[in-house]
Amino acid sequence: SYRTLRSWLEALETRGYMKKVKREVDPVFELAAVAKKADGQWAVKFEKVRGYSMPVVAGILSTRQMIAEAMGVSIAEVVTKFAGAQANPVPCRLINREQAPVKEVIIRDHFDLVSMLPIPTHHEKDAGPYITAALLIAKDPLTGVRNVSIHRLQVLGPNKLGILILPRHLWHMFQKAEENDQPLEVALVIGADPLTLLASQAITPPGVDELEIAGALHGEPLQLVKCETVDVEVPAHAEIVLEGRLLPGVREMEGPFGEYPKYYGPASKKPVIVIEAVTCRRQPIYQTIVAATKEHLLLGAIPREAGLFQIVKQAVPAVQAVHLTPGGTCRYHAVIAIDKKNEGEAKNAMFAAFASSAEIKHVVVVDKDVDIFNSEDVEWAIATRCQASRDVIIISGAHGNKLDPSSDDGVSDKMGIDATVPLGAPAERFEKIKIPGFEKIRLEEYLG
Ligand code: FMN
Repeated sequence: SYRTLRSWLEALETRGYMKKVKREVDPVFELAAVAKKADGQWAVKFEKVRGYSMPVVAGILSTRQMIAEAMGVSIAEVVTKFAGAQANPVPCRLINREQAPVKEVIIRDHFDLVSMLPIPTHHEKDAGPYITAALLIAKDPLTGVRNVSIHRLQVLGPNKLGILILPRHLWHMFQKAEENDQPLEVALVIGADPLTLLASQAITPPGVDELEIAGALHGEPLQLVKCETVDVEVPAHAEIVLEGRLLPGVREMEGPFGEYPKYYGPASKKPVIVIEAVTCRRQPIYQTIVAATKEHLLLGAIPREAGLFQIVKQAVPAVQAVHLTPGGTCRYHAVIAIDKKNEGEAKNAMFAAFASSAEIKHVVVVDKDVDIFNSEDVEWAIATRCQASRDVIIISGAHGNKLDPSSDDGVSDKMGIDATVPLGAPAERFEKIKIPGFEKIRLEEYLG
């Protein structure tokens, strides 16, 4: 498996999934614009960013195909492989500083994040440059268990970052530290291997170390090394690590920032991290994730689909596959394929999906002959297998997602669409037309 970002970048290049930009780009908007144009097709390596010598990569996991290849499975197996890794974590292995590439350079004083790192500004109304692809690693102050998550980080000063922490695991850990007026020690890891990046997005109960899920995805323990100034361990093969502290009782203005639902998250007072040391490889590579790109959405989608699949399977064993669609920001719209055995199962699948996550807002259930990764096919099923008065359910006033601007501060309606064929219907009425041999035709053999 690809144990480093570098080996993954080489693989992307070999497979034709990587474009190199030699021309100088402006870190303000231009870099993000180019990365977004390539999004969903290619990763991009920017070799010359104005004002910096450090290269920048974006889009390193921006298609399902890339994610499948990083995991060493087919696209159809991605979700079950992730679910399996989450269920069978592999403990990490600590290695010595001398063996850890991320310790090749250690900088403790007089650093300025802005001049050191080519941190881009992505969207028009973003408050400034943001670090968007750092894995924040911290330990629970009570249990000592590690947690990994990605957060938008606004550069507020030479060694100061503002952070958005939604009320999940890191937030609870920070609250515990703050109650005792203690800082929370953190490490920000930029340029981890692709599977560790993906594992960081696992939706787990508290007390699960996402780095152990990364180990399970790799099929071997992830190698970690101790930080210099904080009691946190980080992936030893990463490109760059920023060590610092989340300060108790301190809030400063952060935002606005263009977010995954393609709207701006507003400015407000947020917690602050002070960076005390930087360690990195020689000639490190900086990584950025442009918000709302396929890469951003897919990183969240795969672990969510893994959880969704398992919960729906408990309710409806006939479930075949689930998809959180990009048009639904990979969060709000679920399409579920079932091999219906009992009338009404489509509705049970909807209930399970709604119960699995507050984010899921609209669910479409289709039969197994529909390609749930093809939005045209899904729409065809809705168009030809659904009658609204019978097949649509609406639930008002449930808990949803605050970043959905149509919600009432997170209070949201839910809708389920049953686009499956009734079990008793005559088979020929709903038989998809088919030309024998169509799949095997290679058009280039026929066209002149
Ligand atoms: N979660 C946040 O709370 N704040 C953020 O600013 C944030 N930005 C993200 C940016 C990217 C590119 C990605 C992929 C995810 C982001 N997330 C953010 C989501 C969390 O990283 C993710 O939900 C994680 O699983 C939370 O981990 P936890 O449950 O262990 O706290």
